[in-house]
Amino acid sequence: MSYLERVRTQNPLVHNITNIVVAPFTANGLLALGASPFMAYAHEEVADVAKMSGAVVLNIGTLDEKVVEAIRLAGRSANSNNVPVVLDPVGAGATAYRTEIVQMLVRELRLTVLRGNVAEVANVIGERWSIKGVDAGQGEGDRIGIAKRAALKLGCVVVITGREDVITDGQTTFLTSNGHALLTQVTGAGCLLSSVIGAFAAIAKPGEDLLNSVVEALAFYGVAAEIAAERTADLGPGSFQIELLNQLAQVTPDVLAERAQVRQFDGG
Ligand code: ATP
Ligand code: TZP
Ligand code: MG
Ligand code: MG
Repeated sequence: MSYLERVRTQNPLVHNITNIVVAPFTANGLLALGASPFMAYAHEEVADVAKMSGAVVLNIGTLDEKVVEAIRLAGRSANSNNVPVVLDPVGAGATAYRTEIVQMLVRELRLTVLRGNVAEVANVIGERWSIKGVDAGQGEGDRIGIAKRAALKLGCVVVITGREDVITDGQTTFLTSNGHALLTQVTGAGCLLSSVIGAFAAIAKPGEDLLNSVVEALAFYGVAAEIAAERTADLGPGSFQIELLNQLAQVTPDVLAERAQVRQFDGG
């Protein structure tokens, strides 16, 4: 059974502490995929919600003091209960506050997956890379090297997205090239992807399974975007956004296997 089928069969509960821009889109995307979203922020309940979930997705997009504390409480509970934790370090490097907070979080919490654009991931591990707000700055640089250094430093799977996605545990590296440029015109396309990765992490068995499951999540999301772009050609980002939700529900394991563009990077 593919990881996609496992997500749809097991319908994992995914706890999201995310930003105010993307919460409904993220919840709808998870539902379309076949997962069960739960947005919960109250300090009084986040530890309980994290404990009962299949994965916890932490996103600093519109952080403030209360959100940061909710993230810490949920993250600690997930760690104590062996629940996978995905961190989306939205805008890391854009301000000193964001960078400090995200670096504190990776010191305190054990991550399962870190997913961001190249600038965000570089800034999480203290490597400078210019960023304009929440969007990666120009330049490709050594994206594979940054991803591998981050994975080894944090002891987790690292995903750097862009036109081509890098997925690595520091030893084994995969590149996926599905996707569509329209994803850059929909706010929250990256945030929703981080939550989709959460759903795929929730159904992975410990060990080797995780990296393969995350690779499939990336290919799946990219294929859904490609088909959504084909179906909404000549319309625009609004129609594409809705069709992306449709395709998260409709892409089958067979279509995924046919269209997935995944290759292992020879350098490890
Ligand atoms: P940014 O703020 O830099 O856009 P993000 O958090 O929105 O970052 P992205 O890097 O845009 O995240 O990744 C979200 C999805 O969009 C991924 O599936 C990625 O593969 C895809 N993607 C991003 N840019 C392109 C592109 N130019 N062509 C095809 N797919 C892309
Ligand atoms: N501002 C703060 S969070 C956010 C914006 C626009 C959403 C970013 O979402 P994504 O997925 O990184 O494009
Ligand atoms: Mg984007
Ligand atoms: Mg983002």
